[in-house]
Amino acid sequence: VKHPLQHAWTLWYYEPDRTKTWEDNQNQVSTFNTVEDFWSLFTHIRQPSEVKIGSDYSLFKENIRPMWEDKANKNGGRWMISLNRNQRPELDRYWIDTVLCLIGEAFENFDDVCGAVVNIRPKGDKIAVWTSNSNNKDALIEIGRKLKEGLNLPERFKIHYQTHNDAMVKNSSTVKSLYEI
Ligand code: M7G
Repeated sequence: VKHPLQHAWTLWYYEPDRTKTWEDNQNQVSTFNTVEDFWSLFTHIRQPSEVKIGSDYSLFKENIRPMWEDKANKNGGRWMISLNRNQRPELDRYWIDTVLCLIGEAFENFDDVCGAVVNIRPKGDKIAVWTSNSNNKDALIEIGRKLKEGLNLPERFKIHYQTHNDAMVKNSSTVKSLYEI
């Protein structure tokens, strides 16, 4: 018997291709809802550090697309973990720990959680957890704290919450942050 997860999750892979739109570069890889199917998928695919620079992985609840436009995301935002170039060796561990927080439902305010994204970028990789409502301060602070704990980030390592509305209009390096913890 397989061990069911509380939720079904879909893994997406974004591959940069200038001839296509951003949305068309998002590919659904697979959907799973058991521990066993999760492990067989994640042991099978390349780790973030092994994929082409410019790619993303996204893991979202089934039926939520990994984009601002989805109704579950449009009023939301994300906790952003910005890594510097020297932290690439830690990237795969941070990503798997983020994924385990999600599928293991580490958060009390799990209903607010939409998914997580890892961006593999030359200027510094990023991991984000997306939540559905940027006005739910208590919920998102709890989610941010648990995320920081789950990843074993030291207190001095700050993570930032930004709304998708702000991210949409500005260059990602200058997006204002609503909260920092
Ligand atoms: P990014 O890949 O999130 O970060 O955004 P990066 O700047 O480190 O590469 C890069 C660009 O991808 C954005 O400026 C948008 O043009 C596009 N993009 C990113 N996201 C998350 C979305 C989205 O949710 N919807 C749409 N339509 N475009 C997006």
